[in-house]
Amino acid sequence: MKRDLSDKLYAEAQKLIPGGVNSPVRAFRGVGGEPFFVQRGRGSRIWDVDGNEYIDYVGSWGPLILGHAPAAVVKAVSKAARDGTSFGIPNALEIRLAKLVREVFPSIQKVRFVNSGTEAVMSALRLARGFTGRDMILKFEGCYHGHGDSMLVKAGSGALTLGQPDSAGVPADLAKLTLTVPFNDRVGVESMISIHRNEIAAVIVEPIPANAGLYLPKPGFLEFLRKITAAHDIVLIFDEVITGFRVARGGVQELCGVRPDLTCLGKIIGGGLPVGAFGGHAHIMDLLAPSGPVYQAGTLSGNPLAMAAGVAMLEALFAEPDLYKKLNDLTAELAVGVAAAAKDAGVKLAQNRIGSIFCNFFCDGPVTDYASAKCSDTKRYAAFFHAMLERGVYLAPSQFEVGFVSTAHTSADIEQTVGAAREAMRIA
Ligand code: KE4
Repeated sequence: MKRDLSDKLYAEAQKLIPGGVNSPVRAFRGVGGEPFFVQRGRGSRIWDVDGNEYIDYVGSWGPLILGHAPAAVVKAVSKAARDGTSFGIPNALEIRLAKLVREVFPSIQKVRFVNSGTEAVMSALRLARGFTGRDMILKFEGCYHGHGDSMLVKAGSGALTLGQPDSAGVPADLAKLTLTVPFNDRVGVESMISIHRNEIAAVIVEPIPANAGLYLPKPGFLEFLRKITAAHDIVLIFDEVITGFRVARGGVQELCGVRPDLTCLGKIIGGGLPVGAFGGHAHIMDLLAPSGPVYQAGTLSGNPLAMAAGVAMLEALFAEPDLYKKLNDLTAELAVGVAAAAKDAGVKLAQNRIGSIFCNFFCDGPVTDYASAKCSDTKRYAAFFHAMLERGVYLAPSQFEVGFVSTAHTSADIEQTVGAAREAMRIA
């Protein structure tokens, strides 16, 4: 595969930007080799600077549920840009996006927009601490909630890929305020809450973890978290940065009916532009400045271009009644094809899937938590990744990330992908 220009750009980037990237997981450290540089995207496809074309199953790590450059989003952003790119003054699009969020998240009475998922989580944690007057946070091993200091404890995503689930630079005195238990571990949660009675401000969870690969809550686990946190006046935070508008319009809470106290959103909500959000009951949210004593702010929060992109994205998702069924069916087609390819090649593969999110673990499985995810053969994953890349299919450059199908993917894309997988499985 031709990659002269990518190689040249990467060499230059490494002189100017740490690791040559602005987010670690892009550096291909989880799969070896060097990243390509992207030129453009359209629908389900991207092209790199050397002209190589790929079917894209990363979708910018989740935001692009409509594929690349969806016409409605491009039109909305272009129109907004002509009126000015930023004001730091309230604009009507913020109200429109807030209404669209509230329409599908009944647990959200009020919402605050920020610029990333990390900022949404960071702010939600501060709000929970301000609301309860408590300091400790309980999270689950392998879950990733952005790179805020308190969350870089047994974290997933890039931290796990790079083998740094506990980042350097986080003060020990702060890290000890973050408690961790295995996901799906009810006894672990019960004992943590009983040991730290009245000290825990919040339990934060990816209701469907998608940052150590993908695995699912055991039946009743989310309901259990809702019950035990309510019983101990602990704020329950669902981090739906990935799952919000992805697994259903109203995220996991629409599927399971559990209503958290606070929800963090990101990715899809910005239509590919930098937007995060956190929201919940008004009696908690109104503690935020300027209404209350919990400070939170942002120069570009509610930026009109980002709001315009988010509004266009969500309106498109709301417009098509069977959009999620189509997405789910296409993803199932892909999973069945890849599973058959693995079976025929005698490769052990554990597949997890929810809606249009999928993950293929190179192990026997089942994968139900961080520990079982880590049993995957990351070397085989890496070999599979590169074999697929050479065949024009771009998967997540880490076993501990997930893949996404968009409404722009077609059955022909799936057929091409499965054909590539048949060959790649023999190499992996
Ligand atoms: P950002 O700050 O990256 O916008 O969002 C942080 C975040 C919060 N919560 C969840 C559940 C998330 O998955 C993320 C970010 N996801 C990773 C990919 N799994 C971002 C990719 C990257 O770090 O480059």
